[in-house]
Amino acid sequence: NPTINNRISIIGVPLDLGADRRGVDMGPSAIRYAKVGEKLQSLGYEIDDKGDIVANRPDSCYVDGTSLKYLDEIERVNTELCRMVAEEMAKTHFPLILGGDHSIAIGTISGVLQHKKKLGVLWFDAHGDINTAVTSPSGNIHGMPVAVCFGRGHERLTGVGGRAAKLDPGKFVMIGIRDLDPGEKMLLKELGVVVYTMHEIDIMGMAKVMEAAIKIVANGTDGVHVSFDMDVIDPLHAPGVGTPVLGGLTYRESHLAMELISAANIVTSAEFVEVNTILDNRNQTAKVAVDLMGSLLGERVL
Ligand code: Z70
Ligand code: MN
Ligand code: MN
Ligand code: MN
Repeated sequence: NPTINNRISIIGVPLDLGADRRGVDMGPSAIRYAKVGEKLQSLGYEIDDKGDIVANRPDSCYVDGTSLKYLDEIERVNTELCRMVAEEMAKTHFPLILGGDHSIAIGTISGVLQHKKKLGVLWFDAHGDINTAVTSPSGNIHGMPVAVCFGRGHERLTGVGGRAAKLDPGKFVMIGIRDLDPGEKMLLKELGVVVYTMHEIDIMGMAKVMEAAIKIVANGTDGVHVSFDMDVIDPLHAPGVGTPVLGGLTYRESHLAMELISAANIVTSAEFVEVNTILDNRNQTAKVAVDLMGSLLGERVL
């Protein structure tokens, strides 16, 4: 895979403060327990496991009069994640981030942007994660990272990694979406983000959707980040997520997507988030995540 040299740096982010339900803080442990290191080594990679970033549990949820929950600690963890991702990329290692709730995309993407100024993003999710403090129904920051990466939202979040480097909405594609808040629909339309909802996947098929999505994020960019929220998969196959939404991707659809990205040789960083071990069934969702990482990074049946 020519866009990846053979070294992968794994960074665990045991943060669950961005979500309402506790439990995704154990995601990195569950994914390691499902043998992520062994899987990637079997594919020929050298693994540099950086361990987990420390995430604290503050007494108070709200700070300086905002409606955002746990802003202080989420800003601090994402600032550290941004620094670590940039440091690993400076060594030409491929950053593979294990969540944690999806608010960690703020740190991952701002770190990647230090090296890839024209980054394309493939965002797999049941949700849009493009709320701001104004539109959010919950105040949960895991519903906001996409807005933040476009420079919209609380300045302490958009400031992570510096104000200069932000994503181009024209090089950002969402896949598998089936649950959007009213304010999210408005902002997606305003910014012109291409969204392949489950409806388009049903009509076009995953192969055609990925062909179109890859074209958008690969042309005129200097790298592609894959942000994978496990709740994009149907709860039948991935029950261990905080916010299960019916009507998601099948096991094979999710794999086909990863295989086609791998075949296109475009991916330069990835994160897998929202594995909730408390709600999981014998670590099934963590295992599915590791299977998907394998497919994304070159595993083939034959
Ligand atoms: C809702 C919000 C969300 C994940 C739920 C939900 C967002 N749009 N994201 N679960 N992974 O609160 O902003
Ligand atoms: Mn090295
Ligand atoms: Mn998400
Ligand atoms: Mn989600």
